[in-house]
Amino acid sequence: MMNKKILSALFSLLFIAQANADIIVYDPWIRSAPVNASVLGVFMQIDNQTDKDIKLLSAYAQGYRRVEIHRTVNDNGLMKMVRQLFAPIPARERLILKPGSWHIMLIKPEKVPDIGSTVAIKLEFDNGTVQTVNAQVKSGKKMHMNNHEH
Ligand SMILES: [Cu+2]
Repeated sequence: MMNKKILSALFSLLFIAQANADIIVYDPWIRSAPVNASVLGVFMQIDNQTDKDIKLLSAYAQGYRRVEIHRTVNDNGLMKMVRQLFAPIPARERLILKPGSWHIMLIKPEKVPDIGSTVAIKLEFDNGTVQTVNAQVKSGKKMHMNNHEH
């Protein structure tokens, strides 16, 4: 009798977890910037586990004047950032936010966060999902981990 109760409680927990797993965010991080930086880039991977296209509509973080969705595009050989009204995540696909591509831009920080600290980023999607992720500030030097020679 006891075991049955525990099992059914477990099953309902599993069901709740799955029901909330429409969107899974992996590896949110922020590229470290100088103390006087006016913007910081936020990167992550967003998995759409549903059969419907989803849009990331907005992002919010405390301590920044504005937070925008950006995409870096090649404009006649010149790379520039363009603000986007939303970021599309097609059904059953993953949107990758990375340097030189889609990203979330933290604008005008009250204080630039230190390497190793985390910033809570609230994400709002057009299917009603609101998810807060903790993005860790990391050095953006790409080759760092591959260099075994020093
Ligand atoms: Cu940007």
